[in-house]
Amino acid sequence: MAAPRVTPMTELLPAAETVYIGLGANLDDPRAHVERAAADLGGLPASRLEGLSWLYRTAPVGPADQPDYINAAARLRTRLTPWALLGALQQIERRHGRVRDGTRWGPRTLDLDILLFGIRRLAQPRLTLPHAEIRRRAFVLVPLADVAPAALDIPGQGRLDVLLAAMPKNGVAALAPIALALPVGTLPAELDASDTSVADEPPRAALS
Ligand code: A4P
Ligand code: MG
Repeated sequence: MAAPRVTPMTELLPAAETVYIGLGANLDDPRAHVERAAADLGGLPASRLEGLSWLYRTAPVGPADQPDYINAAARLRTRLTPWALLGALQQIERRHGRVRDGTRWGPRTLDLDILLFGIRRLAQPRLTLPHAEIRRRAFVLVPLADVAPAALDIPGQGRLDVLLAAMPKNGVAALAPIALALPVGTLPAELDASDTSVADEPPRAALS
């Protein structure tokens, strides 16, 4: 008798890709939420967390009657598909008590955005890649520059160093590094078409 076919629970990409994730929180001990979420990213399946930015305290963009945010960024190698990664990030948000009440840009215990997924471009309401707002947000660009090469091309938006140089950085203050030994997590190594072109950059000096 033929062996039963095993259906993998999650379809994997044929080779790992580099992904950048934005982390943000401004409710209920936001620094702790962001630090724990960074550790959670290290536990994602078929993924390896390779880079973490500093933590930044940032003034809210959007409704002003909400607390300051803590923001950070992470660099991940993953074989999860963009959709599987989005689902996994939303699961982490829910575990952190994230409630979506429909308020755009309202306060939250944890927000995890996929900033870039390799060089993919996608324009769907459920998933837009790269994230549509990167070039307009210092609270994204500053942490991203800690974990990405300066010449990173953000498809459709421009080069990271050029966008960063043109961006006013008032309202974004470096707070502290995230204490987590990297890398964490495992990639199915034999299938990881490793890209060694992304080097860790030293964290940026404190901004005011
Ligand atoms: N979605 C589409 N593309 C993506 C993507 N690349 N990554 C969809 C993640 N999700 C993506 O998101 C709404 C929907 O976007 C999701 O259902 C998902 O399928 P959400 O997290 O439920 O709602 P949101 O976060 O309030 O909306 P939005 O427009 O994503 O807001 P942002 O851009 O996340 O901004 N100020 C400071 N200083 N720091 C912050 O972190 N964050 C926000 C929220 C506002 N002001 C802030 C900060
Ligand atoms: Mg979001």
